Amino acid sequence: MMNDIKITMLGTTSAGKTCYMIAMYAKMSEGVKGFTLGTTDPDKDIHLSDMWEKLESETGDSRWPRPTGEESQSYQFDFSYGFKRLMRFDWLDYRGGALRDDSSKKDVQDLTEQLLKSSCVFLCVSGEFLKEGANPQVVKKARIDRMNNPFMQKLTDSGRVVPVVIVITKYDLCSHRSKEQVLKDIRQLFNPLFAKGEGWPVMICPVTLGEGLANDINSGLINPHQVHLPLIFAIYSEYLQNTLNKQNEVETVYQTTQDLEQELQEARSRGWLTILIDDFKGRDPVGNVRGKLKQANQKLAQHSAEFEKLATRLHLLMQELDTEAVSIYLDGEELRMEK
Ligand SMILES: Nc1nc2c(ncn2[C@@H]2O[C@H](COP(=O)(O)OP(=O)(O)OP(=O)(O)O)[C@@H](O)[C@H]2O)c(=O)[nH]1
Ligand SMILES: [Mg+2]
Repeated sequence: MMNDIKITMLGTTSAGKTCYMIAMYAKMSEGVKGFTLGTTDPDKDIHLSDMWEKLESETGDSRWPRPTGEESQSYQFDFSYGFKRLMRFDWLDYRGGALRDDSSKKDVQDLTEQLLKSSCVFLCVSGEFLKEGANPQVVKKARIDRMNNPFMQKLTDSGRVVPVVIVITKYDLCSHRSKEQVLKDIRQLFNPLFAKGEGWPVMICPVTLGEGLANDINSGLINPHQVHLPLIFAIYSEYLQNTLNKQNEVETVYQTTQDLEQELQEARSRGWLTILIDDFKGRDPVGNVRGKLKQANQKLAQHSAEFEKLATRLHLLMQELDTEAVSIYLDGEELRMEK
């Protein structure tokens, strides 16, 4: 079973973090193409489902969750395919104000701690700041300056490069612009993540709770789009790492079996005098090596089967990401997923 991971979404006050989490959960607990999400704590499931029901059935201010307070909420989710658990991950829902508070506040400390242990970071920018072109006010208002420094800087100082998803929340508010223009703005706003040779894997993913919300926030239809894709990318990245590690293990064990085959050959072709001495001393080099080879072959079969399983799931996740809806970059170069 793969290790649990942490995912941190950075975003300022009212960026749409809590709504994104509620929608992501609602959409994925129904299932998206076989992928599902569940909370490990049934009370949290009820809490999230209640908030989703409000969003769908109420109108006006009361449909929206209240701004998150200083008491951050932590959630643990199971991400599954065909009801088989692929990965468990921790999520922290905190108030966006924590991005600009000093580190004496408990929630700022919790957020920093969670971020430094995260396997994937979601940077959240609301579409309301992308209605027109990118400019220095956007950087301030969306707190992109704070996301970059101190938060991303701290992560980098700890010596890590992690996959990043730039989630454009409330995309309905900027969908009148061409996608290319919005992507260009994002690349400019977060330019350090697109720096050549720095190795950042970055996905840009627009999401919305409903296209009709742009014109009618009070009663526009709730119909979330693409809310599962950032998660798929986070889990894909973790699977990729695990699959590569497993491939290395398979290669190492394979090399051991080759070495042992060689040793067996040598043991079998001992001269008659050596055989006599070995027999006399009760030594059995052939049996010995054969035993080791058997064990190594069993290990190879086990690792190979694990590798196959990882590779199959990796492929499945990769196929999900092969969509026009998202753009994936490495070192600032756009990647196209291979099927
Ligand atoms: N147009 C539009 N508005 C949205 C969407 N999602 C959220 N909103 C609006 O954005 C407001 C803030 O969303 P929240 O999810 O509470 O924001 P937050 O990032 O959790 O804010 P804090 O808890 O204060 O950090 C909501 O009350 C909605 O009015 C969306 O997809 N489209
Ligand atoms: Mg919130």
